[in-house]
Amino acid sequence: MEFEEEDNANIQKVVFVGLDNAGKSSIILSLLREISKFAVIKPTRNAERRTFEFLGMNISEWDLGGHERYRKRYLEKAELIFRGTNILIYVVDIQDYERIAKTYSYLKDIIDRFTEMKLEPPIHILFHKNDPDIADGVQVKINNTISYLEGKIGDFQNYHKISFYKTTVFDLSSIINAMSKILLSLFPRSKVIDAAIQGYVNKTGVEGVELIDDNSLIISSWYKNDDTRTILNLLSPYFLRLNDGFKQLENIEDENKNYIIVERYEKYFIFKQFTLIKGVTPYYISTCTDEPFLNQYEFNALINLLKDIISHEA
Ligand SMILES: Nc1nc2c(ncn2[C@@H]2O[C@H](COP(=O)(O)OP(=O)(O)OP(=O)(O)O)[C@@H](O)[C@H]2O)c(=O)[nH]1
Ligand SMILES: [Mg+2]
Repeated sequence: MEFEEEDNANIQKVVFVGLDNAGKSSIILSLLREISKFAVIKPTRNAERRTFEFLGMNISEWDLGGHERYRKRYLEKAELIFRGTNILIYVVDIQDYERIAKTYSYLKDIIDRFTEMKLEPPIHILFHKNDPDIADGVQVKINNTISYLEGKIGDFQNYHKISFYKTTVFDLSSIINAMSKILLSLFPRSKVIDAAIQGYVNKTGVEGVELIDDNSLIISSWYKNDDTRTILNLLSPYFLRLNDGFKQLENIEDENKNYIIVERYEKYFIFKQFTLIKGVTPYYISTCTDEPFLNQYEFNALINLLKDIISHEA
C-alpha cells in the first residue's frame, strides 16, 4: 500500500499504533459492531485505512499493523506515515508483561520522530485488555504495569499532550467512552451540542439521553443519576446491534416509524435512528423516560438544531 498524502485539507487524520497483537483492529471492529469478526481476526498487514464522517468532519483512520517489520518501516518512513497526524492513539496490551519495555521503546521512537518533524499531535494511550473478572493476583500485576508505564511516559519532558485510558473489548462502554472523548476533542462545537441536549432534557423531562453516531460513539449525554448512566451505557450498544438487525429487513425508510422501545422498572427506554446529513451515516438517540413515546415536537426541534450545529463543520 502506498502512503500518499491526504489530498483533502479538511480530513482529520487519526492513527492507531502499537505493537502487534495489542488489540488495535479489535477496538475498531468493536465500534463498528463487527463482533462476529473477532473470532477470525488476523494480524493487520501494512496499514488499513478507512474514512468516515464524524459530526460533519471527514476522519481518516489509519490502523497501522504492529508486526516488527512494519514498525521498522514506519519509523524509517516517519515523514510519509505520520505527516499530518491530528491524533495518535497508542494501544498497549497490558497483559503482555514480557514486552512492556518494547512497547515503551516503540512509543518513545515515535515521539522522537514527531519531535524531529516538529509535530505535536495529542497522544492517547489506551491501556488495553484491562479485562473484567481477572484473578486478584493478575489484577495487581496489571495495575503495577499501568502505574509503571504512566510514570515512565509521564517523564517525556517535552511532550505534554498525553492522556491515558483503560479499555477492554469485554466492556464495550470502556472503548466507547475513551473513543468518544478522543474524537470529540477534534470537534470545536461539542459544547454547543451539549447545550442542545440539555435544552431537550429541560423541555421533555427525560431521565437520561445519549446522542450516538454510527461508530457507536457517544457525542453527548445527560443522565439524571448514576443508575441511569449505567443502564443507558449498557443498553445503547445492544440497541445499536438490534437496530442493525432491523435495518436488514427494512426497505421502507420512514424514519418516524422506526424506533425501538423497551419497558422495564416502570420506565421506557426508547432508541431512535435519524439523519443529520442526507446520504451520510445515521445518528441515534437513546433515552430513558416515563412515557412510552418521544415528544415528537421537541425531538424534531433537537434534530434541526443539531443539523444547524454540524453544518458549520461540513
Ligand atoms: N483478553 C483480551 N483480548 C483482546 C482484547 N482486544 C483484543 N484482544 C485479542 O488480541 C488479539 C489481537 O488483536 P488485534 O486486534 O488483531 O491486534 P492488533 O493490534 O490489530 O494486531 P496487529 O494487526 O498485528 O498490529 C486477538 O486475538 C484479539 O481477540 C481485550 O480487550 N482483551
Ligand atoms: Mg491489526
